[in-house]
Amino acid sequence: MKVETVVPSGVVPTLCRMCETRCAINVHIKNQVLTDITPFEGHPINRGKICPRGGAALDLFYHMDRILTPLKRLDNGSFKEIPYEQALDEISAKMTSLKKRFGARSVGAWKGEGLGFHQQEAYVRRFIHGFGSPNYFSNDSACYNGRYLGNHLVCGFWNAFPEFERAKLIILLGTNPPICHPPFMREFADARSQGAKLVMIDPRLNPVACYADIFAQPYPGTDGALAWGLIRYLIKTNNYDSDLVDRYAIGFDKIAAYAEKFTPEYVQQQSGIYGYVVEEIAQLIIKNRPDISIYPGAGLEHHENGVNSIRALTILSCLSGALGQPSGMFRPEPLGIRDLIPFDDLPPDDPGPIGADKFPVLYDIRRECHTMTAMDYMLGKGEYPLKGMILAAANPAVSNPNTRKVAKALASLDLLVVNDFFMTRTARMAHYILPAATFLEREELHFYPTQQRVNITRKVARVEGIRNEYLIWYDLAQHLGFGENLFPWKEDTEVNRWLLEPTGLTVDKLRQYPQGYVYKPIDYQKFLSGQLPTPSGKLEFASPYLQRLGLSEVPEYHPPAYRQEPDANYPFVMTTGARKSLLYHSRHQNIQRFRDVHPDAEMEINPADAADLGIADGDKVRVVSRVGELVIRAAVKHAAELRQGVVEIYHGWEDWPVNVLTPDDINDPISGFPLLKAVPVGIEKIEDSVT
Ligand SMILES: Nc1nc2c(c(=O)[nH]1)N[C@H]1C(S)=C(S)[C@@H](COP(=O)(O)OP(=O)(O)OC[C@H]3O[C@@H](n4cnc5c(=O)[nH]c(N)nc54)[C@H](O)[C@@H]3O)O[C@H]1N2
Ligand SMILES: Nc1nc2c(c(=O)[nH]1)N[C@H]1C(S)=C(S)[C@@H](COP(=O)(O)OP(=O)(O)OC[C@H]3O[C@@H](n4cnc5c(=O)[nH]c(N)nc54)[C@H](O)[C@@H]3O)O[C@H]1N2
Ligand code: SF4
Ligand SMILES: [Mo]
Repeated sequence: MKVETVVPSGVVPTLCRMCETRCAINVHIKNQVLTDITPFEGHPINRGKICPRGGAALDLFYHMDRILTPLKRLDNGSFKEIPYEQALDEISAKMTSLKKRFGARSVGAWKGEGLGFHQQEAYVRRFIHGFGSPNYFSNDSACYNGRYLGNHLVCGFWNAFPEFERAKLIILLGTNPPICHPPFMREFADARSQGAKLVMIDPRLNPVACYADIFAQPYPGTDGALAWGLIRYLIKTNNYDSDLVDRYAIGFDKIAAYAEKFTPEYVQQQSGIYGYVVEEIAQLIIKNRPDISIYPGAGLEHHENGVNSIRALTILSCLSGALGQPSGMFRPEPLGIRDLIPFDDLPPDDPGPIGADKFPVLYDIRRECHTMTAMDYMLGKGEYPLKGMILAAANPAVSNPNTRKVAKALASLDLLVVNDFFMTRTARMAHYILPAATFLEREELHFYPTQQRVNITRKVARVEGIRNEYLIWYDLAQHLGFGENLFPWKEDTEVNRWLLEPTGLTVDKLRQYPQGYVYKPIDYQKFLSGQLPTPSGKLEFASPYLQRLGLSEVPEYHPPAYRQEPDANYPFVMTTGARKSLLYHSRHQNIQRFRDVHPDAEMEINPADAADLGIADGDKVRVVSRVGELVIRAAVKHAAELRQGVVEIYHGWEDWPVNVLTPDDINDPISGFPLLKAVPVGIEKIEDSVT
């Protein structure tokens, strides 16, 4: 591997992109070798700290299994190294041929969590729309959009990262911050040191729950009932922000009427959270409002009715007066860079974005096609054929639900191109693999919207023979004939110059601000002086937009199917994907020192359930759902660690993909999200522990 570094020796500040938190780091270089990653002091996002995964960027960069040359799959299933130019020629010829035969929409592009959001997402959209297809897909068919939509439908925006440190009460639901967003912990600690209270709602114990004032374990998928119980309590006791409601909200009467039935007793019956605990949480809200942060995590969105739970929580925030508060919901102002995404230039003659008919809100608001529906189109069950897919930084053969179907669908494609570092489950099915660049090999703009802060990352190194994502889209676009028009910039720095042009900021200037550049001080209430960015210009407690689409006008609570119609064959409910500290979805299993910590997959189970099934810690069990089965080791937890009746399995294992068990056809009607966290399963012991 031949590496050229940006300076022969020295320290280059940039951002860690091993996760979306984007901590500031220093990359150390000695004689053209990347030797270390340490925290950059002075960036408010991580305040001089990084997590172990940050340092592992170098394990990936120099990994012995890293793919360094384009690969082509032969008929016998093996891969052959081919020159990059040949790969581009063949891929673009196949795309052109598919376009001629089936239309541009027969080819899609898909960005995965490996690329995150922001600029890399925009390149993928620009590329596939430039080709003429509306079919842009991403991991956001199962991530983030549920929360985005839940907030957006009420307020017209989502402030994902409130200033927790300024809250007097923090309510966390379905999230595990020390594992998933380590810097949040400092903010919680700051808030706590000033007397803030903390409530954690999760069927599974996590490190934050251990020191929360209230920790309640609901049945999975029932947070909506809790949210409504709290709404009812605030309204009934007349302890809500009535000025705010009068000035900004529509639909208050409707939610007040709907909330009636959510008495503490009813909430207890639905969610398993004791009625008196519901009242205690309501009292905390009343005492501490409006300085309240209510934060739902991924644990709330992977459900049949997840968006409505999140909508109800957003309404609860509004009622508590958190709108326009630093610790609550405020609407940051953008810097005003140029837009890379040519939505308006979508070719009108190539309609039918996949999934837009089934999940119109997802497409309308997020312009996302739906990955689960894409599998049906690949298998010939759609309105038109989907024959080609370019996947960048995604591993859907592990991470999408119903992986047996995913494998069948991907195998049926005429063209599958995968851009990745490693031979993943998905990459093994590709016709072509293009070697991927790490984040250390690209320059991109990053926004921390709620701080109104912008950073630029540095291209710390180049690896011979590897083009970064931007350059791959650039190269393919040139081969396909729309490069001159849509990808005129020869490299990422040129793109960044173009993006920044209207702002008066420059790439050179931003490079001088590794701590990020605050482009405007925050005015937390400014957005409240005008119309809110919803269709009515008001807070939509009841949504006429959703009603017109035949969806629930108020965010109704529906008990999850496993509770409404229990099936004796599947008496347990499985949640999946509670994150592991050193693993990142399907990533990092090939970093040995991480693997030593997380050697294999396990099914967490409550000791009473384990005893009923005759299962001891370490025994092998078979887990069965409507769509598949998985053999896995049982880990019997302490009674407090997991609600009885619930089992949990991590989702990223290449060798034990729990998504063989998750259905792809049970979806939230608003976001289209799959049911990943309340899957009915049956469990049987098959073998004693070998130790
Ligand atoms: N180390 C590490 N960090 C990560 C990731 C990773 O893979 N590894 N992934 C990143 C990504 S892409 C994402 S989206 C975020 C997700 O990060 P978070 O939003 O923090 O979500 P999770 O860690 O998935 O936590 C889900 C929690 O929800 C709980 N849960 C499940 N069902 C329910 C329910 O019905 N109600 C309630 N109240 N709780 C429920 C689970 O027990 C679990 O503790 O993490 C990011 N950070
Ligand atoms: N059952 C269950 N399934 C889930 C979830 C769950 O909780 N439960 N969570 C869902 C969520 S929230 C998410 S976000 C998805 C994530 O699902 P995916 O989008 O499939 O993400 P990863 O598994 O992280 O796969 C990312 C791939 O990108 C590669 N990669 C990493 N960095 C780069 C890069 O810079 N460039 C390129 N080209 N490649 C790179 C990695 O090697 C890896 O193979 O999974 C979802 N699936
Ligand atoms: S939390 Fe860890 S992996 Fe994520 S950006 Fe920060 S250092 Fe990197
Ligand atoms: Mo995610």
